[in-house]
Amino acid sequence: MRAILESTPRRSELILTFFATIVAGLLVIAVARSRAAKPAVVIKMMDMPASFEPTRITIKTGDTVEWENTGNQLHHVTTDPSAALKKNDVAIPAGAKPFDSGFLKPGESFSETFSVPGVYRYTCAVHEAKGMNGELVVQK
Ligand SMILES: [Cu+2]
Repeated sequence: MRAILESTPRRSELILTFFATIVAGLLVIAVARSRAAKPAVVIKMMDMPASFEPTRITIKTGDTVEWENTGNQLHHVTTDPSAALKKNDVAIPAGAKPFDSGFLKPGESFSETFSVPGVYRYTCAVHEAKGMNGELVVQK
């Protein structure tokens, strides 16, 4: 009986320490995620004229870019040659993976993190014929 009474506070301390460690760990993960999710650049997708703003940007390896549809029409961002009318409107460096947002409704956005340096050219399949193209340079 005495042994149980003495051990009880120690056990609750252990449980408290255990949960405090978990809470601290979750906080670290939450902070790391919010930092990783913050884009280096936000590119607006506009209707009139159909365009990416800014059209050309330079970022560093590891940066995240967010494309945001600020217009009232569907927009799209892709480096997929099969989605482009002109082959030269899309390009990715050797070793990089192509990306494609799918059609973005007004207010929607798409993010991509760049780990391979080089020149990326992308287009909006909806407005490629109107010249809605963009270029992204990823520096080492
Ligand atoms: Cu568009």
